[in-house]
Amino acid sequence: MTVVRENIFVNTTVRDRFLEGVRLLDQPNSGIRASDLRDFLQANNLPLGIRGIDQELSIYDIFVFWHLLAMSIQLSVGNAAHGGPIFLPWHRMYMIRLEEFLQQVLDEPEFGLPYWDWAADGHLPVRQQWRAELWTPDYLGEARGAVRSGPMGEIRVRLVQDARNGNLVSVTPRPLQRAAGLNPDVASLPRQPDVDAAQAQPLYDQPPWNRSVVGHRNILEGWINGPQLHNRVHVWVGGDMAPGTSPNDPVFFLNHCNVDRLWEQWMAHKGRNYEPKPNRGPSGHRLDDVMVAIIGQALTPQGVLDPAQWYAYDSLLIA
Ligand code: CU1
Ligand code: CU1
Repeated sequence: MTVVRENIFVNTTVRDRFLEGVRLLDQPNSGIRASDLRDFLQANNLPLGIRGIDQELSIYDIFVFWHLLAMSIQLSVGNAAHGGPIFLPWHRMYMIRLEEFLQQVLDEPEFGLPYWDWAADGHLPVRQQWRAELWTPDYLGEARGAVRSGPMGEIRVRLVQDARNGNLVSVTPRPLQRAAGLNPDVASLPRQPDVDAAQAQPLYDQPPWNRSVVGHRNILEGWINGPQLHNRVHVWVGGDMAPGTSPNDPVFFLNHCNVDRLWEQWMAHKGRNYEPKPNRGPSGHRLDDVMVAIIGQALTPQGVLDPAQWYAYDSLLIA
């Protein structure tokens, strides 16, 4: 079913349903335990370890696990979800699956993910950005420290990334943590001219397909003079938004929904073009390569290039 993805500030009903859906998916009743993830990783000889307490996890935790798993699979260029052309299609598939779970748990087939147009907050003075409306109890809760107010105050983090070796740690459930705007190198959110630079690119991507390329994907991912755009939002929020387990913070999905909207906006103007084509670029990034998936059918970039069968955005206008 085709749903509409809207700006979180435009539709408070969608906002409330998103927060409620995330809260429901975060209940530790998936029937999957941390020890099951360990067995899965070992049985499939995957390059990710997990230690810590054994506990039952939530569906939301499984999404966190999926993201770090894709990140841990190194390719000749980047990994299975970042640092190359696959970045935008992989996150598109990933969010389609979360949107489907939210529709189920809310019993609302017409639910579409909201997005956060962070460049709109980027024009605020730096001192006001972390005090903006998004960080109030009706939205995502505290921008700094432990998140204790509003629906997100009930979210519990169970899987974190070990900073020393990149592996997973199953921890005693704790509140979300943020450190918005506290990194002096990344004082401000991205601004509209940064977005415009990505949207003006004639090419999606090009050789050598990595973090040095000038093209739509790499500028939007944020590696040029980084962290910019997508990467900058992760670093600016900080706390649980910074490591490979960043989907722990639901703002991850608001950020990526906006990134996906900008990709869709770019394609609406420049054509639905993706590079590399089959047999031409690095394995794992090509148009017909099957992407890493543990929930739902594994799709190819070709399969997600036009999202019309799943969703559309409320607006693709370029200002
Ligand atoms: Cu990611
Ligand atoms: Cu991200």
